[in-house]
Amino acid sequence: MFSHLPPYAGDPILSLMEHYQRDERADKVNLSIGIYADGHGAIPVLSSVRAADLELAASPTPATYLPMEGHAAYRHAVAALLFGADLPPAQHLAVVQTLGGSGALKVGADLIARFFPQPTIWIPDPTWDNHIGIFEGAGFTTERYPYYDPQTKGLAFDAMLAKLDGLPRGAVVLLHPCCHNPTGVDPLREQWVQIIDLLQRRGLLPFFDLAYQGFAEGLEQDVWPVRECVRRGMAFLLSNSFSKIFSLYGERVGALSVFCPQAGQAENVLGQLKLTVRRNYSSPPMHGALIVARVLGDAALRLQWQGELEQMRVRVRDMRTMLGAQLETAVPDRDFSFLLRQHGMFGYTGLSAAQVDRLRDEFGVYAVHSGRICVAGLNDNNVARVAEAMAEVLRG
Ligand code: KET
Repeated sequence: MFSHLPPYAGDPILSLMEHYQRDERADKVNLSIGIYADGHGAIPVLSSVRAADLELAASPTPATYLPMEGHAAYRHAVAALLFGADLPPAQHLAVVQTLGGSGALKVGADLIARFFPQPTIWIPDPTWDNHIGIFEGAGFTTERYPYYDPQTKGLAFDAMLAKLDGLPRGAVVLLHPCCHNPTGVDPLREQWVQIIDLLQRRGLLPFFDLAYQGFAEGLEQDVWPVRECVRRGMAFLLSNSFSKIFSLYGERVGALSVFCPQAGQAENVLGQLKLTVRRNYSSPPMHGALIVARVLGDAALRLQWQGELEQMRVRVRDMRTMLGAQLETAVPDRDFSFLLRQHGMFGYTGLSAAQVDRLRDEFGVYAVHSGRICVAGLNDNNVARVAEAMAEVLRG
């Protein structure tokens, strides 16, 4: 019955993780998947999360089904985090709880695919690999717009604008509001203004993917492009994830928000989102959403969490500085200042796939084939080894 099924070629990020787990070398270093590890190399349980979890355990909620759209207090807390205290009114905003950021992308993709025939999405070149999988899996054609310029190791801004300017009205454009994955290269504020001007003038539909709010400059600053679209009354979709910023990867906590400039549309949009959820997995899981709702809804816990997020952000930035400095000493004829200009968890090193293979095979250092390293996997104990290994493969 199943003999015609081909083998799975594997996932560029998750399969690497499996490979890493099987590696028996004691000094192996995992810089592949985007998971934040603390200064001791452990995935943290945030103290704000632990406190909320203990409170929940003290008065357990029956594990009934959540509504299709998710937990009400959670949805409200998420909207306030994303859009600020003076939220767009309910008739403009549809928010559903989803299974992480991936679930939000899938629910959004399914919604568009159902109501916009022959959907195409323009994604940055490069982007998170699974954008292609999720959107093509939902029936989209994926096209690319220029984003990263390997020459300058920065944004290919003019080429990006030129490409977007030629897209048909209503075209869906995927954008990372901050901490672009995999490059860490984000537009400057004045570049965002020009990008948003263009999206508005050309009538394009932004689909923002926000997996790292707070990891670039801060919770408020990182979401600026999204709020600017609200201010201008532009329609958009926004997926967000609590995997990284709450260190709740396995709980699968995220949301999809759809902003509807015309009052009243959000009700139908929310209804169709509920139907999408019902057809896929019926309703979302409860525990992670209760934790996030409790932390965001309690002034003291929220402050505690913001402090912990800030600590993560600063530690990753310090690791960038340290890695950059060590690489500059080890390979003095090269410039590594680009590492410091990048935002978020990732460093886009410019290493080739062959160099990444050497890093793994000879030194037990795991990076993604694109040359992306997870800087959040570095710490005082492994950074020198990683810099030395990178220097060795760069010397050839
Ligand atoms: N969007 C982006 C941009 C992203 O980097 C990730 C995860 C997600 C969505 C998915 O979020 P989640 O809440 O886990 O469904 N990225 C890391 C993990 C992965 O590949 O799944 C990564 O790039 O390593």
